[in-house]
Amino acid sequence: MGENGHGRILMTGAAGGVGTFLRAGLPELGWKVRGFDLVTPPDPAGLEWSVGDIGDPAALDAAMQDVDVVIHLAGIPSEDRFDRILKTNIDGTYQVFDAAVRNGVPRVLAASSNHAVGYYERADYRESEIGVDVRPRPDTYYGVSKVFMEAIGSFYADRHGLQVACVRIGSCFQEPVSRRMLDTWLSPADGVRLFHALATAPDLGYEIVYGISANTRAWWDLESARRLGYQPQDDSEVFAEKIEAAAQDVHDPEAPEYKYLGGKFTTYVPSKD
Ligand code: 15L
Repeated sequence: MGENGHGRILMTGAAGGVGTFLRAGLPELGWKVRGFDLVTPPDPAGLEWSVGDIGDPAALDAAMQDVDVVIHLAGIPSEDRFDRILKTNIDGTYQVFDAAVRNGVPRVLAASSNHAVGYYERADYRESEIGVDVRPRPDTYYGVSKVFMEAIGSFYADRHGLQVACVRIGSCFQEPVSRRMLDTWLSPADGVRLFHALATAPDLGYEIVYGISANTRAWWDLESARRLGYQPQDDSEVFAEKIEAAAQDVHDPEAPEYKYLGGKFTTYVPSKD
């Protein structure tokens, strides 16, 4: 148990971008965090750490001992060749969910992505916000792997009673750096608040939530996240003037970057090598 009695989190991909924010913030809220990644970062700051590959069931079994919640962040973080996505994001995610069930870990919080629904158009949601129950419309093979993640989470929740939340993360960076990110930004502090809320939510069955801050310009429905206890504190609007001043181009609402929920991912084609 952590200081406030929340228990231990195993965080796959803990050395990555989102993992670095979360492993810095969650211990302050009373969690013990055990990182799991291919590498040890230079700053594991007193955390438990397991070096391993999510493709290796034995490494996962060892890392999942005495764990209360898995936060699964590991994977290729953007578009890539299908064979690579298949191995790391699809098979790797299967391995993580399977190891959680095998080792009796009750709850998995998985980093899905806005790219699971990236082909939805902003113009169709002028009067409303896009919900979590729309048909998946992945914008890349990467997005397809996130739809798989949501599907195996649902399957294991129904089959094994695993408690699962899939977070369609927007853009989790220190600051938003483009007009699109004024919609999609998840501040690091709100990221910590969100994952803490999901880790502690009572009676979690299976849920999909959007992972963004309380952004004035957002058109994604935060109802499911708020219902589970998420109270975002940040709003990208404070960066709006800075972003507009730095923008080189004239704002074009028909440009994929702005038109689609998934932005430029909708037109990106990975290289063959
Ligand atoms: C993602 O899913 C990526 O992992 C991240 O690097 C960003 O590109 C983000 O989406 C985004 O849509 O901004």
